Amino acid sequence: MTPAAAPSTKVFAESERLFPGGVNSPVRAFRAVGGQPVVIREGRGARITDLDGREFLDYVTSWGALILGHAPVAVTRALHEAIGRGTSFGMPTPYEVDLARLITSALPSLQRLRFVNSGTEATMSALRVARGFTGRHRIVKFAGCYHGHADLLLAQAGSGVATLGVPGSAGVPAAAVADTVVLPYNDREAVAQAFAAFRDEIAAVIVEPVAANMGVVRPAPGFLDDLREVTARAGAALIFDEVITGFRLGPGGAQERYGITPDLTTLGKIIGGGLPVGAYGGRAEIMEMLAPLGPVYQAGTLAGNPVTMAAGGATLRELSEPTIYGALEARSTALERGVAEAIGAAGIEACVVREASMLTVFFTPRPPMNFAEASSADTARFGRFFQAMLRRGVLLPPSQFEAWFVSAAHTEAEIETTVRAVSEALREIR
Ligand code: KE4
Repeated sequence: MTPAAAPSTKVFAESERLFPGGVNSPVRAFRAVGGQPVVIREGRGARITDLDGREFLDYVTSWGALILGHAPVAVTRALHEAIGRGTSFGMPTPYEVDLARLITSALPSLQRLRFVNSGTEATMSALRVARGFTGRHRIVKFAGCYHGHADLLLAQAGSGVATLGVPGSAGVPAAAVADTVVLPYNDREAVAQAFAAFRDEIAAVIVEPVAANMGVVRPAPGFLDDLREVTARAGAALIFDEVITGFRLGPGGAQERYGITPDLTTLGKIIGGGLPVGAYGGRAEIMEMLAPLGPVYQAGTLAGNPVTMAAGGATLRELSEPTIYGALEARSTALERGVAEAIGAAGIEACVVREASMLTVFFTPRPPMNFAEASSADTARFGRFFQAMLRRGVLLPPSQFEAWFVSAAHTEAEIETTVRAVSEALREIR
């Protein structure tokens, strides 16, 4: 008699009959690391449990959204109260004002903002309003930076900095990315060349101020300052995509940490406390191009949804507790130090790159400075490392090109457990 399939296997088999690849977002399919994806029943604090009862220390944390960990009491309580009042009104409410106040007091560059339901909507809309404000059509992005799946952003670099983007996905027509210039991250010379070639045609530059979608890649000294100067001089909007870094690096995100005031900022993840959310905002004169004031159109049925606003508001209130970022820094430093020591002890070609409470273990000899260098990583070895960690009860993001996220719920003991697992896993795969 064949043993009954495990609950995770049974449910994932059904998922594969319902969703392409069995998932509602590709990275969850574990294609980069092999094996069957975990199917999660519940989460609490820093831990999640799958349908088979296996418990994992979680460093995905809903791709960085859950900086407080799973089911934090304050957020759960706020959600229960909000749902009792109704889930959506499609009209102005005080709940969106509450969250907007919390955001703008931490990020004063957002003189006006709009809530949407995903980071994709936020970046897509920010680029549209930048085009509307400048009357220009070209946009600049950086290889390895991910800003969601709007057509105009699914572009790969052309053959040279002055060449136009080519589609990075099937279904994206060449015309959709013909105005998208893709440059190497941290390459100030390439930025200068692009502005020399397209100066008064560039509507905006969008950048992850600290990249996290090629793994964590930090801005080279002066790179962001240079972007600020070049865009200001050319009359192009500088858009900081802080969907990940917003409220991750600190209350003021990357713009406070690096002392740069962008023209527009996009947000997501943390500001929704785990519910679907995005936001974009910045200079009033740009944002007031938006309908109903101006000619740039953008809309959304569930934008500013009161339940999401309640979860985001409770999250940001918890983050305003004065010791929380210090504790996050202490846990993250301990993790980085332990991982670095484990890499040294294992004598393996790898390195750890950390910015605040996000980090990546790269299987490269040194920290990558751009996507080409990150892409040289030994992804097969990462896959073996991922599985070795999973067997030891630690769930990492299932891709070399993602960030591990430490939450406020990760305890010192759980960080120590993680470091032990890293040490054993590295020895196992070397
Ligand atoms: P969403 O549309 O997925 O809410 O946000 C898009 C987005 C925009 N900008 C940045 C900097 C982002 O990191 C993202 C989305 N991040 C990925 C993980 N790196 C989401 C995970 C997934 O696609 O399943």
